[in-house]
Amino acid sequence: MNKKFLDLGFQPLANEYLKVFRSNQIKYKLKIYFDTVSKMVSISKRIPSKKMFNAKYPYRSSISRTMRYSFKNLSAEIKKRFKPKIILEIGSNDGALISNFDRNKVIGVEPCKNLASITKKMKYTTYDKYWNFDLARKIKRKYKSIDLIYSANTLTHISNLNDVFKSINHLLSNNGVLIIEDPSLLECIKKNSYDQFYNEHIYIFSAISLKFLLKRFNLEIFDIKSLSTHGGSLRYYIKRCINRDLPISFTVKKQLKKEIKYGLNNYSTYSLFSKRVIKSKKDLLFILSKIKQRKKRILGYGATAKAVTVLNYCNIDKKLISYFTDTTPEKINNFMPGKNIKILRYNKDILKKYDYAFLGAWNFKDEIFKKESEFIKKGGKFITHVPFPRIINK
Ligand code: DWN
Repeated sequence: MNKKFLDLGFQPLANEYLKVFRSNQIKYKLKIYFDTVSKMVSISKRIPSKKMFNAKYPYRSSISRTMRYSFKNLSAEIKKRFKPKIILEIGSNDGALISNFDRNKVIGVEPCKNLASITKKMKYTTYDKYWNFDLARKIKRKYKSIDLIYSANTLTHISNLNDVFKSINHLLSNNGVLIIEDPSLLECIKKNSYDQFYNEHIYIFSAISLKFLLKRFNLEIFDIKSLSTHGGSLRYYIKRCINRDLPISFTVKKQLKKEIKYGLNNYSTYSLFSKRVIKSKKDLLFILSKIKQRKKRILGYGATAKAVTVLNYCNIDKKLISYFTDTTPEKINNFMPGKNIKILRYNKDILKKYDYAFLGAWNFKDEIFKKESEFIKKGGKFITHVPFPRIINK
């Protein structure tokens, strides 16, 4: 049974940055549910993929050093540990991962044509299509089977998980490995990062819910790694149940135990989380308005999809945060979805005019603090809402 635990109000598409602010930008109700049987956490309103992931999609994986580094490390691990002949990435974005492999060894799948064109230009085989059974069949006709399939921050964005895993099953070789990585539900709940919920994130996986789902496809998790990326992610290593060559690591049991101990399989955990989210909104608004009363200036740092959830849920507009700044060319000079806050091009002096910076990209705090050490040295402060709203300078 699906039980609602959180209502984040009306939210625009998280990556629909507008050139001209419109107060009537379309918004959708964002409610979050827990399935008491499968233990899956998901949002209720499903927006058609074409509306969200199209030729205007602005998010680029390569833009942050942290992500480039993470993908580089992973590709070295894949080569050494699994020695695959051919790799397929579902959601190859701008090539942050595939660019670490030889061109004849890797295939990208990326439905956002603006991003697919980047890897095509780099001469990487890229299917600019949505991941589905038709595409899996097409790829199978050409490549027979794939021995390593990888997908980061993509499968949770696809509504029909049955089709997702049926298609993977069709293509994965018998002793093949599927690696997926996504924000960890445990970290999200522990850190009160309700901003991981937006229309693109249809599901937030836990090891518990993923295990339940994979069983239907005769797949199982054989290893799990905790990552610091995206506020705390899990990398799941998956194989066919019939494949006995890959032993099941203790990390799987350990993660499942941790999640059960925290209560991820109980509705009550989510209703407590929901109460903390309501308090987080109140406390963040209190901090921002106190700063504004003192006539200080606040800049939003990192025009993330997550920040869109925060702004729209807490009803924060340019009276509280004057501008945002971001390094992504596609976001610059646009407005934060749903709010009249303009995004300025990042430059190294931008923070000089501000007293405080709200960490929209709190998941890159270390990278940002290193970059902005001058601002901090001169008394500048950051505001974050994770794990609870507060002002920080270290
Ligand atoms: O799953 C998703 C994740 C992986 O990426 C998507 N559905 C959408 C997107 O979510 P996000 O926008 O919350 O992701 P990030 O990676 O937290 O976005 C970081 C943003 O901050 C980018 O727009 C780049 C910007 N940034 C910046 O301006 N200066 C980042 C850093 C580190 C910086 O120094």
